[in-house]
Amino acid sequence: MRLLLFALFIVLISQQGLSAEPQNTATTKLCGVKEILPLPIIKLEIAVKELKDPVHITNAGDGSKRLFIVEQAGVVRILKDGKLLPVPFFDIKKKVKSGGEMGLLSIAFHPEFAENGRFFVNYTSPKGGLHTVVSEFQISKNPDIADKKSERVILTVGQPFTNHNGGQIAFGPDGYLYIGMGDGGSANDPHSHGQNLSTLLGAMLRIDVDKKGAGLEYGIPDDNPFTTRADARPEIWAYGLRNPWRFSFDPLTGVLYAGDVGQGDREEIDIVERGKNYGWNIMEGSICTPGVNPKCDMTGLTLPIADYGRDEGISVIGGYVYRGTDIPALCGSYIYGDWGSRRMWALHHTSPRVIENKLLLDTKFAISSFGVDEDYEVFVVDYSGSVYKIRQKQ
Ligand SMILES: [Ca+2]
Repeated sequence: MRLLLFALFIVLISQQGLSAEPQNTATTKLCGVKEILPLPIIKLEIAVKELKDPVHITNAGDGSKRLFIVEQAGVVRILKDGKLLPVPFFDIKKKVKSGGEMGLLSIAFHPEFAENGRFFVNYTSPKGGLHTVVSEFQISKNPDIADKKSERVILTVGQPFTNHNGGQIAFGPDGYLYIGMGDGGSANDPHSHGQNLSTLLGAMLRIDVDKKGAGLEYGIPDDNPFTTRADARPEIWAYGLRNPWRFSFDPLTGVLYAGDVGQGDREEIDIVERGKNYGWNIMEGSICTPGVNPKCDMTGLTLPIADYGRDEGISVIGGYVYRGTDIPALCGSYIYGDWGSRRMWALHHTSPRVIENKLLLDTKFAISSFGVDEDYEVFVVDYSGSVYKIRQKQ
């Protein structure tokens, strides 16, 4: 009976999810959750090598099936029909300060990219003081090459230190651009940016790139949580984050998962929701931040759905909920990893709890990111120069 109720619950959740608008309209195939199957044995199949410091991979959602791979120094390469195109899609090396956690860190395509050719990047710039830049660009007449002179700077955020620059930008199912901002760097958030709503640091931002507010290159969505507070930046969607290097939306349910990199003790996975405070630097994962306060008041803080200590890894790399069709047993699992321990896990969350969180694979790779193609199959980026596709081992 309990199992039946559980199954019914999953079906209800799944149907509720179906009403959410998929992020990528070019594809209709999305696996739904029916039952949780035993985890499959997976392998990583090489998709491309000979890349230089790759940090991100995504698709344009335009039906072209191309994969776009970001190289940290400021280049975007295209993988088309299994081949790496010799001429880069994009090259802004001259504008970018790269190295450590700095560089060209991600690319996101407008939900209507197929019609308007607009895309967005997040990079670190040294010009006039270190800062994060979120800019819009356009493709050229050749769809495999961007017009690098078309830059429209959308947003800049000063960076007091070289680390914790966040890095990810992605469009939500609501059509707004989400920007993950780190706490500005150093260690233990010396300026307390995580808990400060008057700075864009240490927060998840949400903006409308199709509108322009007064004096702004973007609009503020009406339902952002802090639009009426004089002491808060209206761009903030959620806060209390340390360094949300990678985040993604479940294309079926719209749920936003983020991997927030920890300080010295805990790596965490958060489900990021409107207006919530994810704790940093009061808390590091599920504990009071050891280097800041041995005891803490957790009132009003949202805890991670999962976290792990140094026995499992050192820097969490947020991944994707698997919605592909090649590996049915992975359907609905959030696949994430760790840069240092090189492990990958599969986590199954059905609100309000985690049902499963297990080791999926011990890899040999310095995992810098995950990404999906237009069929929602998941790829793993190895910082030493390759990208692998997750496949089921027969
Ligand atoms: Ca937290």
